[in-house]
Amino acid sequence: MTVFTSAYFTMTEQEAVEYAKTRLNFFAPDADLECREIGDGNLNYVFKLTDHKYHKSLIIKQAGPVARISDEFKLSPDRNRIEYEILDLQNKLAPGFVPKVFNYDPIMNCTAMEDLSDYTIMRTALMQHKKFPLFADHITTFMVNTLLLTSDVVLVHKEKKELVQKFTNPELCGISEDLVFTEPFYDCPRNEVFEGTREFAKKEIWEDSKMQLETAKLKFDFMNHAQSLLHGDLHTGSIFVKEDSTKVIDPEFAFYGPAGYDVGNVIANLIFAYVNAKYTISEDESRADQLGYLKNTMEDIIDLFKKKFLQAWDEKATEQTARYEGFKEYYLDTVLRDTAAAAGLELCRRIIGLASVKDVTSIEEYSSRAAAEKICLSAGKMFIMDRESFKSGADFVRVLGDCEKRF
Ligand code: SR1
Ligand code: MG
Repeated sequence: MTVFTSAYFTMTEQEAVEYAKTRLNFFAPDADLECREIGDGNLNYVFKLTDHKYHKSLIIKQAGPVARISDEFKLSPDRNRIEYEILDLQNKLAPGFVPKVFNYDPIMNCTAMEDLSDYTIMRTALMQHKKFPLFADHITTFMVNTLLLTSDVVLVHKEKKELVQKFTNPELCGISEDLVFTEPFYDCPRNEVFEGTREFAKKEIWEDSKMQLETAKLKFDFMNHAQSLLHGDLHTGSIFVKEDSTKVIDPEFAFYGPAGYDVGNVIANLIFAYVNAKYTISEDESRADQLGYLKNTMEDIIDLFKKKFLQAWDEKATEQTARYEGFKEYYLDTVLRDTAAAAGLELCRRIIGLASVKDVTSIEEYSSRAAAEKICLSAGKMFIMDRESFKSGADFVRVLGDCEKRF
C-alpha cells in the first residue's frame, strides 16, 4: 500500500485513486473510481477522479517540483499552500467565483477541489468563438472584491500586512519578473519568436531604449507596490466559463502587487481572442459579430470595474484618509494606468516570450499570424508608453482600432 503521510512524491493516476480512497473523505468506500490526469497548464498535475457508481467527481491538483513547460524552472511545491489559502480567502471575498476547496495536504502538496467539468476554459471557448454576455459583470465583481477588499483602503493596516507576509511568493513572482518584465524586452535566448514577427520585435521593441526604460519602471513597481492581493496570472486559461457562471482558478501566482495587474491581464487576453477571431473566422458577418462582442466586453470590463470600484469604496472604505475628497478618483486613475501597463506587458510577453498563447499560435496562415502578432505588439507598446492616458473602456478599445489599421 502506498504511504502518503511521510514524504512527498508526484503521483501517478493510480496513486491518485489510492490517495482519494485513503486520505479524502469524499467518495463512498465502494465507489467505482476512474482517474485521468488532465493538466494542460505550464506547471502542475491535475487529476480528475470520477466515481461511476454514485456519479460524483473531484479534482486533485498537485504541484510538481519542476514546471511542466520547462525543467529550467525548479519550484517549491509549497505554491500549492498559497493556492489553497487564497482560494479559501477569495471564496469569502467573492463568493461563487472560485472553485470550492475541500482539502489541502502539505506533505503531498496537493489540493482537492470542486470539479468544474461542466464549464469550459475561457481561452478554448473564445477560440471556438463563443460569447459570454455575463462575463464582464462577473469578472469585475470578482476583481473589485478581491482587489479593493484586500487593500489598505478597506483592511486594518495590521491585518493587511499579515496578508502581505502570508502571500509572499518569491518563486512564482520570480517567474513573472523574468518572463513578463525582462525577457520579452531584449533578444533573450529563451524567447520563442515567430519568424514573421522577429524583425518587427527587433525594431519596435528590442531597439527601443525608451520602451525598455518604461518596462524597468514597471518591473520595480510590480516588485515594490504591495497594493492588493492579486490573482497574479489572470489570463483566459485561468478562467472557467459557462453561460451563466464564471469561476476563476489557478491563483498560485498570488501576491501583493499593483491592482491593475489583474485587470490588464484580462484585457490583454481578450485582445488575443480578438486577433484570433479576426484572422480565423472566414464569414464576414460572424467575424464582425464576434469582434463587436469582444470589443464591447473589454469596454464594459473597464467601465464596470470603475463603477463597482467607486461604489465599493463608498461602502467599504475604513481608512480615514481614503475618504478625503478626490482621493478615490486619484487612486482609481492609478489603477487604470497600471491596468494599461499590465495589458501592454502581457501582450508583448505572450508574443515574444517563452509562454505563448494558443489563440495566436493556432493561426495557421503565416501572414495572418504575423499581422495578428504585430497588432498585439503595437497595442502592447501603446498601452505601456501612453499608460497615463487610459481613463475609460473606450480609451482601451480605441488602441485596438488604431493598431488594426496599421497591418
Ligand atoms: C514557467 S510558467 C510560464 C507561465 O505559465 C503561467 O501560467 C504563467 O503565466 C507563467 O508566466
Ligand atoms: Mg496557471
